[in-house]
Amino acid sequence: MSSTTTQQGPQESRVFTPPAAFVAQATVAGMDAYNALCAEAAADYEGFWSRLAKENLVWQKPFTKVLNEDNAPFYKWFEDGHLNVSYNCLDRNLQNGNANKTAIIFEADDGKSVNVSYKELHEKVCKFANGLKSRGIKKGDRVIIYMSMSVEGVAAMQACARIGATHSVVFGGFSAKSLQERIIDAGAVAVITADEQLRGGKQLPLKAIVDEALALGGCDTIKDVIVYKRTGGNINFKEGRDLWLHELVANQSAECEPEWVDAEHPLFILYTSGSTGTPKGVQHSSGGYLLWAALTMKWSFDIKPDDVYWCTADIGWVTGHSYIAYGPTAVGATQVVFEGVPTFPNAGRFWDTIAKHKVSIFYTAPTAIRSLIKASDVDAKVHPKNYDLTSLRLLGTVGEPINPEAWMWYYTQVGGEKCPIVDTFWQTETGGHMITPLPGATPMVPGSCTLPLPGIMAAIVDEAGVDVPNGQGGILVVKRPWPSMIRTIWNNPDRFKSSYFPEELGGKMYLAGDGAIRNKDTGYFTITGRIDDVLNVSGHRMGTMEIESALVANPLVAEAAVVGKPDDTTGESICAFVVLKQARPTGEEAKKLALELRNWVAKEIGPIAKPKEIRFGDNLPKTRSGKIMRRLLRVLAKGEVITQDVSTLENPAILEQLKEAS
Ligand code: 6R9
Repeated sequence: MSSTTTQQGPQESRVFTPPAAFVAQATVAGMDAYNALCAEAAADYEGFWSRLAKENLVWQKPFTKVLNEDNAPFYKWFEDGHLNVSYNCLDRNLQNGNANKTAIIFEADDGKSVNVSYKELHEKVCKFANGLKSRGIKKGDRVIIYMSMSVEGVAAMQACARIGATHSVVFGGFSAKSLQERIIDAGAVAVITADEQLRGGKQLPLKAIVDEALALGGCDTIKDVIVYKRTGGNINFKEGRDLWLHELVANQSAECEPEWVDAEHPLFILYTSGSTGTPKGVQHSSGGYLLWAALTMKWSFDIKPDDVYWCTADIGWVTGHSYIAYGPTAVGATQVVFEGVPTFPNAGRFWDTIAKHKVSIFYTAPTAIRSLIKASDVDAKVHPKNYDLTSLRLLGTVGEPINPEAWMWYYTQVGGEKCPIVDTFWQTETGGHMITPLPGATPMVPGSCTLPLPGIMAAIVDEAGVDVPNGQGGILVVKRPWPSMIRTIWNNPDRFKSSYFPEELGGKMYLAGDGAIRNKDTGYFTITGRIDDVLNVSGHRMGTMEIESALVANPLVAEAAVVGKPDDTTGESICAFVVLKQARPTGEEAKKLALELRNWVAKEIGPIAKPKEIRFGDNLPKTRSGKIMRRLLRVLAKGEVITQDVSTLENPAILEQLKEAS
């Protein structure tokens, strides 16, 4: 079991109650309201979800069945209902008076911004959707989206949804090889990309990486590469395959009849890291997924018509799906879509942008908060106190545990002690928030994600699936299916079952992959970190096995083991122990080879997977049966003394060698 680096715990005693002014206007106001919703779900689970699905979504054909458990764990929700996700996110807003409301404030890397109304977004999406149709792309086809943050990126997702194509967004920081693997696994028919992306003043390639991915081979299903012109940088164009987005949409109609799909129709596949093997294509539904994306906007973010909402995630991650592309539009919100990075032109960028657009709800990752705390310690000019942040009324975090110090800084320095903080625990697989304070109800404790949302039957069990008492740590599970849950792993239903509904736990509980503990008195949940071989670096999930496979694919490498190491800024960092085929390098040679291997991993997976540290050994610590003892490597990575029993170790002398960075 790995543990996280933060020192939050169920023993934290500070409690912050939501400000009265906030409670007075909140969607879920007070704990009685929260408890009433929980009681409603407990009394009639299907009735509860049925009511919410009718109230929050527009159905072209109403559903009559709520939950189908016949083929558990392949649950079905609202299965005979028909809807279209893009209709719910766009057309609905044109009909209810939001046509001229700003949907997106696009804040570009260079500080320029443009507003796009719901009417304009609708038009963009319809033209895009008609363009896709003109290329023969249809319902059920898979489309890869490899783009940076842009209005076009959101429009690409919505356009796929409009015609019933299943999108798979690949984060723009992934390598050609990662992109190729995803194209092949998804069997995609098209890639939507941009010429280049702009980040921190730099022009970085996107189209060139798509070319490289396709040249790696095996991508014969791809017929079209659609290119959005972002920078106008030089790119290669392959006749007959590549086409400009602006040319594709130029003569398209601004109306596109939505493709009505079953609630279970796959809206998207999003690849995420697991403990073993290649990344898993997490498949989400249309109806259940959208219900939760919309509803959590109202419950967790208390979204109101006048809010300016900003989620700093990238559309390449699930947070950018549920809380940029779909949730905010489904509730008719105005949101900032940000192209840049938090430190450009300086580390005051977030605060400056909040002031500029009068952001009222701000949602970011603990890793960003920690790096901005550091930056403002070094340079007082970028401290939030220098900016007018009075527009803020609610703050949120996601992606990893937040340590109480960072929470307190966020609360006092950014939120001016008047904004509730929602520490939202959830995963790619859960589709939306699972455990989080409700901002107008739940008393907050720094470092705790507090209580499950109404209808989410989260619990903590032991390895046999038996509930553990509060105060005792265990495995986080969800005991009942919920509408926005993962439906399957694309192409791999067996892996879906064994990863998330293991027989050891009876085959019916959803296994989150995280450890957790509940406070003895309050029952509040605190996430203690992944219990599998998944690392969380800056809120990005990385499988240790994936990085190990990348390392051993290098001709110089004989063997590699990767572990997480606590890191003040990124939460965890990647530490790799490597055995080369040649003699163990030292000094300058070790430095040179470490750099080479880091760049190799960037090429194989993407820069986010680069090990921060590489240590070379003649061997790795193994049991006599040949198993690498990762728990010892974790201790070594931390620089701590090994106190565990090493008697089962075949080669104890190796520990000395691996103690320090080469
Ligand atoms: C949304 C997202 C999921 C993993 C999850 C857990 C960690 C996310 C958290 C949190 C503590 C929070 N995680 N939110 N840990 N507190 N509020 O991040 O999805 O990329 O799939 O990562 O992130 O370990 O299992 P994803």
